[in-house]
Amino acid sequence: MIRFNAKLLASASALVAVALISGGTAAAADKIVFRSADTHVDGYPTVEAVKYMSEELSKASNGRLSIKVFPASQLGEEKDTIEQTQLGVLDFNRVNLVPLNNIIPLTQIPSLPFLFKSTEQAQRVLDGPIGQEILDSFAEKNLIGLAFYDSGARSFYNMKHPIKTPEDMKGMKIRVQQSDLMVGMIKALGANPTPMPFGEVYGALQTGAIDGAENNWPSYYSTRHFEVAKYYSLSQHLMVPEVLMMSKKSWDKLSKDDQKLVRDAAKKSVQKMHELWAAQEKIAHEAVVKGGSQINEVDKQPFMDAMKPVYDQYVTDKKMKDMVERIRAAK
Ligand code: GTR
Repeated sequence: MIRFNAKLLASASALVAVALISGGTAAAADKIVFRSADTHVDGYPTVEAVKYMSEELSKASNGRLSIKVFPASQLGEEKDTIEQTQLGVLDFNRVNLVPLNNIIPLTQIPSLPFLFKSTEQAQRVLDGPIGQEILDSFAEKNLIGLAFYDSGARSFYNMKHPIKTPEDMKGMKIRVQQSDLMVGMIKALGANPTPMPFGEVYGALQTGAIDGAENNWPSYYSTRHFEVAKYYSLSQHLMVPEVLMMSKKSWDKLSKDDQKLVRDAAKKSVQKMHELWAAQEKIAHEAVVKGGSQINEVDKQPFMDAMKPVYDQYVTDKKMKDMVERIRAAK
């Protein structure tokens, strides 16, 4: 958090200028520019959604509160930035739910393979009471869960051959996000899981350290993974959302009124994210096809059948079991 105090301002004319440019309405001494991390490059929907949130927050607070987004893992890979957010070194963070799996048990639920019937159903569930319960559970770990963002569906891609059945994955080295649940998922399919940070995947594909990975269209495209791993097989095994969260330390420093402004601006950015996401999925899909990706349909049933041990191992307590049932029953 960058706080501009009156003393500093008196000696730093540049900062006075900042206060004036932004309309001069907020008392300079109250101005706060929060810092937010994102692993994605500038222009990616998640980055743009948080920038939009910053604009909304700034408007609602007469220029007093805003967020500076640091894209492209400038502040570290997701696992590190999550720790920084817990410690209050970082104010905001936009990550995928999966890297939170080992820290916040309920985040494992929407990260379960083949749990949701469609991305629309996932969105309805996450916008409702179940989603809120999951976000509320962040507080125990010094985080404030603010909103879920779209992430579409993740499918497998690799450099060897199209994946049509789990047998096609036997022995393949597949990169996953850093989560025990994901390691379990790949093992259950008979492949070799390699957990690693997002930023290392391109190099690992190039050197052959891994054979493939899995992600949605926009990430497959923005990372240029499609250039090295051209077989994209529509397994759509995961529909895990992105999440925007705040450090509880930064949150606790805000007044109740400012906390409400933050929540409201986050909510507004969800709508913006829907639009940005729909557009980017289309652009990314078209671009990878044009770039030579070979896309194949997958009969999902054998993949689903292979997931039973994963559910047995990771959906352990009653609360989790109930939540899985509620999601399965949800429209
Ligand atoms: C993307 C997600 C990122 C990151 C990445 C990964 O879909 O938006 O936050 O988690 O996947 O695979 O590491």
